[in-house]
Amino acid sequence: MDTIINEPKRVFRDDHLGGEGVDKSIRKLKDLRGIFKDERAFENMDPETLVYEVISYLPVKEGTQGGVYFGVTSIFPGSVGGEYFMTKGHFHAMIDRTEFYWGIKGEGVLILMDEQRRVWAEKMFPGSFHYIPGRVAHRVANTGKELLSFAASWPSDAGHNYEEIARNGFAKRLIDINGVASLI
Ligand code: PAN
Ligand code: ZN
Repeated sequence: MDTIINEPKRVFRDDHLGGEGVDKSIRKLKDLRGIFKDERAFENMDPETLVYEVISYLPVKEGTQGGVYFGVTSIFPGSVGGEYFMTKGHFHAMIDRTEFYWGIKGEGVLILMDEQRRVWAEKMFPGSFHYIPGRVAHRVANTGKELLSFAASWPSDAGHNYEEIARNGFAKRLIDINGVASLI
């Protein structure tokens, strides 16, 4: 007898993952207080402005060893006092856990920082592929005029340590200087 071939429970198309058990979370400007340098510019913007959203599929409980997660982050174009809209950024709570990122749509920069606060960066564009080693904090900025979408996959026991970045930030910022993205 033939075995039935089932329809998939989730479908990933373009920059959208839909289906069972897929969650969406959003980050507005008001959720990102303190991450941009220009506080005055920040206060003059609408706190309800949508900065990014993450669609994720977390098939096992957070902290499970041996599982893997998948997410698609979409960052809207924009800036706060010349500093591009960006993700909060984090080290993993289990600091040695690694991650893949890959560009789907738009243009951006992946900003990386090790525990010695050395910063480097990689361009993101459709098809760009990034291996983020353990012990490296990661943040993405949208440097383009369109939506930037990228996919990510990380271990289910990685966790997120946002506190370190909330307290000390990254050692460099990505600023638009006369239309050029500059890491300063
Ligand atoms: C990503 C990020 C996502 C949003 O899935 O969580 O891009 O960025 P923040 O978490 O810094 O707000 C990832 O790196 N997971 O580990
Ligand atoms: Zn991560």
